[in-house]
Amino acid sequence: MAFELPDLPYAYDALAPYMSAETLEFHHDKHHQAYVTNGNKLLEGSGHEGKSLEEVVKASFGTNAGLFNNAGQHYNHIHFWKWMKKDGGGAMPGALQARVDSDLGGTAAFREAFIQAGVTQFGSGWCWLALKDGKLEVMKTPNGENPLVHGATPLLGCDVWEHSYYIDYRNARPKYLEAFFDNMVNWDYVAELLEAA
Ligand code: MN3
Repeated sequence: MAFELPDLPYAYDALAPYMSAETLEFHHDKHHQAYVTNGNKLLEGSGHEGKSLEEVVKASFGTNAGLFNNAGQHYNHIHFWKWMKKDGGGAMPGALQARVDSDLGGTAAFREAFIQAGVTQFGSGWCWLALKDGKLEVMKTPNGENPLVHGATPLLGCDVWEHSYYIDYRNARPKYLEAFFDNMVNWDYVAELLEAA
């Protein structure tokens, strides 16, 4: 099915001062829109037209780079908008917290590993909390890749392409990752995805 740009689930200025309206306008209206527009062009005639977005992402990985890059980024951004909220960060729902404690050694260790994954992703990409083989895991991927193509379920992802932070943080990627984790993450949505996984 054709890709469609979803509306942001909040106002452009909802995440300020941690992520500005200017960043969200460019990131959502220009960057995400471009993945949708280009993805739809590449989907046509690819043989994947009838598939769900998740299926297109998995099927095009390693076989159709152009389609994969755009479909992967479309998938990643649909969730990225929902992984953030106004007044985010803070306490996690109990069931998620319990898994973070048992699988990742607690919130502080998880926070450090997640930020470190984002800082050390060389060039464009994403850092993740994913569920793999029944266990929470912190991962990083280049460009438009995500845990789906590595046998895992994405539960939380942070976009570390420069377009996601350069207006607000310039080159200070670690500061952006700290603000994402501490002030923007929608833990309820992460818990919802864990529950469904
Ligand atoms: Mn992006």
